[in-house]
Amino acid sequence: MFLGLKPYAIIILIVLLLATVGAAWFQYLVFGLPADPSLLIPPVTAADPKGFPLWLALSHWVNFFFLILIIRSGLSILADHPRLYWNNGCSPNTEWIRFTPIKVPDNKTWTAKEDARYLSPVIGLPGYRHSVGLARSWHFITVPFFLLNGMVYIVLLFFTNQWKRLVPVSWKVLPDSWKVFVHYATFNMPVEPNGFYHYNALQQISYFAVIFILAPIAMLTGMAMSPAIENRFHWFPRLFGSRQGARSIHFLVMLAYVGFIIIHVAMVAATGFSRNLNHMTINSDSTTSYTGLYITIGIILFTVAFAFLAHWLSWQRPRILQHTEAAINGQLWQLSINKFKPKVYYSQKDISPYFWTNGKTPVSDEWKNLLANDSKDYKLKIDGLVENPVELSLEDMMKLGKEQNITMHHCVQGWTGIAEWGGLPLKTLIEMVKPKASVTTLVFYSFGEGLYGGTYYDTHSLDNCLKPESILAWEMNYKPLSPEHGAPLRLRVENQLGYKMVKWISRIEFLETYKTTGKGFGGKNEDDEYYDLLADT
Ligand SMILES: Nc1nc2c(c(=O)[nH]1)N[C@H]1C(S)=C(S)[C@@H](COP(=O)(O)O)O[C@H]1N2
Ligand SMILES: [Mo]
Repeated sequence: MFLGLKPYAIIILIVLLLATVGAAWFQYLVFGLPADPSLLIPPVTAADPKGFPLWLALSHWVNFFFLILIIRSGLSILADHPRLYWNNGCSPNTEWIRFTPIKVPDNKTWTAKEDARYLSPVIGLPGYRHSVGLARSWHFITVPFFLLNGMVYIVLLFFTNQWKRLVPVSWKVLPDSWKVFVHYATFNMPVEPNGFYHYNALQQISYFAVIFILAPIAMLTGMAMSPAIENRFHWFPRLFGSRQGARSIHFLVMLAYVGFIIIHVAMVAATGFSRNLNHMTINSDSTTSYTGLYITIGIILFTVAFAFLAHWLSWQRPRILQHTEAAINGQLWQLSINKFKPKVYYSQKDISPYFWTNGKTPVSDEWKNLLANDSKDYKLKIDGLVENPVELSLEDMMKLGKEQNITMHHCVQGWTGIAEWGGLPLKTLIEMVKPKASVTTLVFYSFGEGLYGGTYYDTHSLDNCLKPESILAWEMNYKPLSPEHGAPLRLRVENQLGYKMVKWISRIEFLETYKTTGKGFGGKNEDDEYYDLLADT
């Protein structure tokens, strides 16, 4: 795998290493080892937790199980747009890290789908290339269980005295942690307190940070990537610099988790492996029993076996995953985030200098001839369950009205871009054609094809089409729409991800349900690439 890091990121890494390991060695060599802080830990009292009750051991291992799934599916999502940025426009060459050797060519269109990378299915779930749809299913099926487990854990932590071993109650923990760190970093193992009752200072703040800092940041940065949150609570992604900042930090949190897991397992092994595992499985401080070790091996084997099952499900039963994800999150999404109406926040100065393109440009003569004649012969067909089916030229639509919005586009693959879009509010059109009472869904058909052939289309609920900023755009950044961005007409529905915004629209159909069109999953990507089922009826 290729890894490209901006020089400043390498410098930050070196500074971080010098400031920690380097400083520890300096202190050790110049001043000698600090006093062993573990010896200063007060003796165990009756108020201190003793051992690890079953609920705690269970939540520890459940957490492990889901964390592995979340990390693996997250890596698969990342591979679909293998670049991380701090700027919302995702301009080529501004990524601080990339996991692809490819520089975005500037002499031809280079779509985001072409840019997706292969990832070994041993590492990613489901791995391979451009499997973002299934990877998102895994990510979003597991996240609710991970959160639920975490919440139960935290509640029980504070309902019992177990919080005492985790939550520092004195600032002394900081200098003490440093002292422990100097010991570890210079390979002078300090005296270890018995983890059955106490942790050392560094152990305590590490665990505390993973639970009370990393997990919440992972959750918040995850939420900050949702289009419907970003376009309604604009300040929220800005807590992390930008929407792409949130994505970058989400990745860094994952790295911190992986780093933690590696060091944690190494320390558990180095400080009395089977005894420590007895603590975290059978609530025993036995130094001779191997039961904890056997149970742990069993849990790891189960996790590996599940990885095989997950692989099989991904390739043999993808629809189960797609439907499970929708059943768990789809409803919730409709009742919560999707209720927010998008707001216009951006102004001209925010417009991205670059805007990625995606999808296959149409190849049909019909479309080419239209563009050759400046789209003068273009007629948008609007039919289906409407009282007043019409065919409209661009000129007709321009007379009906125009709305201009500057918004952020969120591609499911991970990139974003801010652009101005000008066109006819769908609301005006809907009022004009008068949908029958049974209509729930609008289908937008394209002149172009999907990745695996066949007409590209997507569906939207009538409700979402009536939202502010839902428009049929013929203008991008104050210029007529370019061929690669969707000329003559494309869709903008701002609460949605990019793949729902059909380009090169040929026809709009009003339907009772999305289930009767295409393969019945609500869109070309939903049909063929197992993207999230968002279609609502
Ligand atoms: N007809 C058609 N429309 C499409 C696509 C496509 O492949 N075909 N790709 C979608 C995806 S995944 C995205 S992110 C946006 C990209 O729009 P842009 O190329 O203008 O950036 O278009 C959407 N509309
Ligand atoms: Mo996309």
